[in-house]
Amino acid sequence: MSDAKLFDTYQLGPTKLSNRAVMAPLTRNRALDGMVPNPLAIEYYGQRASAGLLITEASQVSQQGQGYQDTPGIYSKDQVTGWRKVTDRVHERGGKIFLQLWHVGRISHTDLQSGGQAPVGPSALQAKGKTFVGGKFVDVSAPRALELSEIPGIIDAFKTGAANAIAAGFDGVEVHGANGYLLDQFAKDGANKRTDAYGGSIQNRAKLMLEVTKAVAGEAGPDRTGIRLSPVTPANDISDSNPQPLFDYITDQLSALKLVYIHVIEGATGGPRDIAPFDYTSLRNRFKGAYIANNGYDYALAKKVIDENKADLIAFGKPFISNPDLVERLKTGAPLNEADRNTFYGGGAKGYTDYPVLA
Ligand code: 8OZ
Repeated sequence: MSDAKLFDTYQLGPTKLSNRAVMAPLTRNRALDGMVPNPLAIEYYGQRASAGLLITEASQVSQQGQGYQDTPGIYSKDQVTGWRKVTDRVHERGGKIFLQLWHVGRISHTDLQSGGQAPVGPSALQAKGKTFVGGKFVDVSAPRALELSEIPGIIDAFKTGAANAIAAGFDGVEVHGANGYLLDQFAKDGANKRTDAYGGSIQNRAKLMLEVTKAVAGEAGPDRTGIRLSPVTPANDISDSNPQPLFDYITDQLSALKLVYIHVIEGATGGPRDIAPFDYTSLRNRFKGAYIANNGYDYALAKKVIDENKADLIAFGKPFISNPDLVERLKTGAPLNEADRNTFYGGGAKGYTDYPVLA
């Protein structure tokens, strides 16, 4: 039985976590009816309530913000009602849960956009990448550049999403600022070629991410608002020519907003941690709130990083898919179930709510 600090409680703003293991946001594509969380999601998240904190799968703040089939939303009344059942179950079981607010930007397909319109991005530059629509992987569609006049509407959609999440009983929200989606597209110069107030300098490119986060924090409270960042990931064809000063600046600004955490994907999302040089300690030291570290952590690395005070919390992804009782398994050194990749995206209970707990 490990007595590692990983299993100690943690005070995340007003939210008391029973341990420092976080379930990372994980896209599962099972919201089959009106982008409302599948009833099985109640069981799925409830089974994992022993995590210190659950972060939901990315949930689009508008139809325009959807990029894959069957991902849940947080903009309709029925979606809020659906999510309320999830938060109630998690709270009944003593857990805490944040909802991740998402706009995919250019990583979408005309089939998912109202009236078959083009997806939107900072610039009319098509990503080299695939999305999952109509039961198959297809190239993402060519986007159009957002007009300056449309930016307030984007900020407003995130703000309403935050209000809806709080109304649905979430303990807080996480802004999805990572993995090559809209806010990351604006921030990074590989996708943002704008010449207006939202393009060019680091300050201009970071502007949308910071304005959205400020609006979200205004709704949920900064002590119930976190953000996910991925400074060097190549996910969804995203890149930046100089990520260190960009993310140093973003982190300073997020700290000034008094956000409760930054959740940092170190390296390539779901891939090598050392894909590109980057000083994560710089972000850890600049940010006054909690630092959640993510990407490829196992027990040994989590223990080391927490003991060395390089992170406050550790987010685990795939291990939480296949081990509802991951915290108990890490604590006792029990073996972990293997995750079945074939059931990650889409389907029903198989590979979702049927992973066994320890006897
Ligand atoms: C896997 C498949 C689809 C979306 C992310 C929301 O990478 C995602 C995602 C992951 O952040």
